[in-house]
Amino acid sequence: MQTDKDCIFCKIVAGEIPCFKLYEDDSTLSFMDINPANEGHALVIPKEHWRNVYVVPDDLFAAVAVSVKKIAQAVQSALSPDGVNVVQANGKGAAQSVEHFHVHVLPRTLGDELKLNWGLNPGDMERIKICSETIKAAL
Ligand code: DGP
Repeated sequence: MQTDKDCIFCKIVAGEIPCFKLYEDDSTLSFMDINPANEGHALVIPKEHWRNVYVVPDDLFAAVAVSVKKIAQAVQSALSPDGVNVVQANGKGAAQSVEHFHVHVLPRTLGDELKLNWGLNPGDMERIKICSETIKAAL
């Protein structure tokens, strides 16, 4: 499997750094974002390192899409947000900060006025842990 030793998400896949894991299968992993734009913000990645949508192989893109659907359903069911955005960034101009293909599953609240460049602010780890357990229970 292709990995990048300097990639933070590859380190999460390898278990070298911790995450609040929601789900995994043979080729994908889902975990909580530690800089959440909103409560319940989750990520889905292929386990293999591919930088962006332009290069990720079709079968992995499809596998990620299937996992995204599962996570979006679980987030909706567990947290009952007013909506969920599925967002994916490619390149600096699109505010991609981690160069390992990933999809954001972003719960929304009516009126939150969330912008695409939501900034990278550390979340409350205890709240993130509680959210991860609530979402996992809905999977
Ligand atoms: P983007 O900016 O679209 O490339 O999204 C990358 C996201 O990854 C961003 O929302 C913050 C999150 N992130 C960065 N480092 C870590 C980490 O070490 N662990 C977790 N769980 N999330 C991270």
